Amino acid sequence: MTMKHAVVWGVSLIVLGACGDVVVSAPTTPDCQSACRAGETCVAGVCVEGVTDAGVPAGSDAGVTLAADAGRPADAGITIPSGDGQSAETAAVSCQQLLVDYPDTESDVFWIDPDGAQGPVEPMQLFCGMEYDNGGWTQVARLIYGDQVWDAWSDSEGSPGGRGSWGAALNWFSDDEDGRDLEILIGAVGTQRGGYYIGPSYSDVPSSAWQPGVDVEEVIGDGFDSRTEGEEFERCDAEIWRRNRRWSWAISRGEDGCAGWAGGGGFVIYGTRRDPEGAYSLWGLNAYGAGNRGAQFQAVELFVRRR
Ligand SMILES: [Ca+2]
Repeated sequence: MTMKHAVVWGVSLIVLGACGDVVVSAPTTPDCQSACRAGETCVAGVCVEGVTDAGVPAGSDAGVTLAADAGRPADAGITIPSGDGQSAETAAVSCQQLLVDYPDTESDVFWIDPDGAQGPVEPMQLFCGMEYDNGGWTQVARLIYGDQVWDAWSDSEGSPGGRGSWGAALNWFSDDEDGRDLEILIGAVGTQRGGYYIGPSYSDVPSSAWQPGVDVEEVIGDGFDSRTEGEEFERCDAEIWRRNRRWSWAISRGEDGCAGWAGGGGFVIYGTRRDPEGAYSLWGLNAYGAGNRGAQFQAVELFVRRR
């Protein structure tokens, strides 16, 4: 984490309050699986509903409360977290889930396993932004100036969380087949003015917005939502177009309106004539590169959480 990065994410905003849940560790013993009913898993000698191996809730948004008939008081409120992110073995499924289970978590790098212990994706160390806009932001990509843009929705790239350009596929963090349930935040490191520029957050963004090298003038959606920190989402109903093949990651249409690139609500990563899928400028983000000219950057960082 760079100092610039630390300054941005260190801004002290409201962090979710502690909910008072009693937290227990992921189970290691004993085994009661043979005695459990369908849909239950043996956890620490108790049959628990909807829990997969290692106590990771199967695709749930919150911890799983032990059932009353498991021999515990109904009002005990005992919750099994998805993992504390401190090791590969105790990886959280996302920074958002980590903050739900551990509300006092501060911004840092944590072990994240987006598909849980049972899924094929290996745990990785990713930065979690826990203060900005109520936190829970998982950094899913870093694109270095001049590098080739990839399909950020479908593909992982490089070494997630490491140096250089890298990406953890956005679809790993979405429950929607087209990714429209994600809230996406874009930050730019090393701008011409210095410092860290962070844009509005976006939602209802089609997965095709993350495909480089699409055909000229292809319509890739009929709008999106965006909002600035602390505000409600606003709808941009404009059709989303690619102006030409040099637009890579993009939800923007033209110069005017809410989706315009020159200070408008959308965003565009732009290549050059000789290198159309290279990342050479950034437009949009509510005024980044304003004046109908894209601005350079050292790196673009993507963060997501579920809306
Ligand atoms: Ca996994």
